[in-house]
Amino acid sequence: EVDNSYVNLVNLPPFVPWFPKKIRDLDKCHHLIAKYEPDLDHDHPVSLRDPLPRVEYTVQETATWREVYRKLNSLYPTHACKQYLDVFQQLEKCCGYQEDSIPQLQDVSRFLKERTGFQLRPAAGLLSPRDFLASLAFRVFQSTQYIRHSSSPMHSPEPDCCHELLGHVPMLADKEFAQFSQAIGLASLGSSDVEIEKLAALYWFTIEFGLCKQNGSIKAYGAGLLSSYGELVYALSNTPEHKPFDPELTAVHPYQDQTFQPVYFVAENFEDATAKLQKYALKIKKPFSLHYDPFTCSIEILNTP
Ligand code: HBI
Ligand code: FE
Repeated sequence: EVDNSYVNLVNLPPFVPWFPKKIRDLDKCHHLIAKYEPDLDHDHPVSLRDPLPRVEYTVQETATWREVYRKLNSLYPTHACKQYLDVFQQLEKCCGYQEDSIPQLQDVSRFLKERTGFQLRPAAGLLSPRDFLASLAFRVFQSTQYIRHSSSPMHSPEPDCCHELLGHVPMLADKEFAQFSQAIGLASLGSSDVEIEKLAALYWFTIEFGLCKQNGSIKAYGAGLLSSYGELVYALSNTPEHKPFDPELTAVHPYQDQTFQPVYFVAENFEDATAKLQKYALKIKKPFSLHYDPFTCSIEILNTP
């Protein structure tokens, strides 16, 4: 008897994981990683089409925000990149950024939409890397709205609105950074689990913990740094290693979320980082190529057999 059970495998079309093709499809991209809160309600996910609710924060929550805001604000002039500082001023002027109240995601989302087309949608917690990255392809940033526990104002194991508002939002209002973010998102669509893992590492070392060169010195642009006093000081000190951003190496560099990073990657600037990332993305094997149509906010699939 001849075993030919393998024969069909040879001619199988390449498997492509499902991915959103239009912005409405992001309603299906809400899978949470139940790492810290296993009791989160999975039966009633927030719809991405829901308007961002306005939240009344408690006095204690506002006190936590005040402490975080004050402390970080004292570091930004020396540690944050100039894009961040420019936008931060605008956020203070027209978006309610101040220490005495937590800005509303609805107002912030409108601000971003006018600057780079990015919009915020409510997320119930830490999302799967695949779902989170897919939304970036459509210039949608899935944002948490709750605030960290007041017992540890300077640290949160999960993203919270201090991290989103002080870390991510200012950078998402920068045109070149927005393009870089969308490029990671587009690269993730239809990619294999192995490739998603590498893109998650790239996301980690850039959007979360990235440094960049500026007028002969090094500044922070990563949201994980800009929302953490301790790590922001440490990242720009002489202790950790600084390596040039190179997608091929950065994508396979190990990382962990339990302590400060031993290594940070330094971008020349966002245009250069985007060009390098797009070159990297072209090498990800897919049986088609993708094009984002900004008029319809949807993905066009090209060269399908
Ligand atoms: N989910 N809500 C949320 N916020 C993030 O910043 C986030 C996420 N899921 C995964 C993720 N970030 C990254 O660590 C990468 O895995 C993409
Ligand atoms: Fe983040």
